[in-house]
Amino acid sequence: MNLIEGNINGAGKKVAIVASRFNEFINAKLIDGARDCLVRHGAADNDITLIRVPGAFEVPFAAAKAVDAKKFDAVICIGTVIRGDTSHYEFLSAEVTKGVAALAMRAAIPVVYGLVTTENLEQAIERAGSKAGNRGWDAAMTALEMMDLNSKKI
Ligand code: INI
Repeated sequence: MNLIEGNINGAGKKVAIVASRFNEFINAKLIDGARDCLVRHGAADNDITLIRVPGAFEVPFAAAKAVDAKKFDAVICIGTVIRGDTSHYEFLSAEVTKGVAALAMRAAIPVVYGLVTTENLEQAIERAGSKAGNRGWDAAMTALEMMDLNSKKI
């Protein structure tokens, strides 16, 4: 069997993190997790660029700009959408997810989905560095593997 897979090595890699400010209490932890993961796996802190946007809805737009800049080896999308009393959550989380997915399909570099979409604040906290890990760290780990895979001929 011929196996092609990416290794986890961030040395020399340039990564854009696109992160929304809405629910910043959670997003700050996700950004920290992503940055920590990249640096612990060899990426230079100077090679990480943080792009901030107001809310999750704006993430796909800024992520597309980062892809089109052709300066990065991967783009990590971060944001937090928490269910409220109305249907707003469904519409927003679906559109953001579709936006990131559409970009991921057309981009020549990995675009990673690091958004947290939860029923309540407690679930978001659990995914931002407590009992369910840190989705920002997980997204960065995915970016590391996919950047290396992207450098290989398939
Ligand atoms: N943005 C979020 O990132 N998370 C949310 O939970 C949220 N809610 O619930 O409203 C949210 N709204 C703002 C939205 O992303 C846009 O910034 C706004 O609609 C302007 O386009």
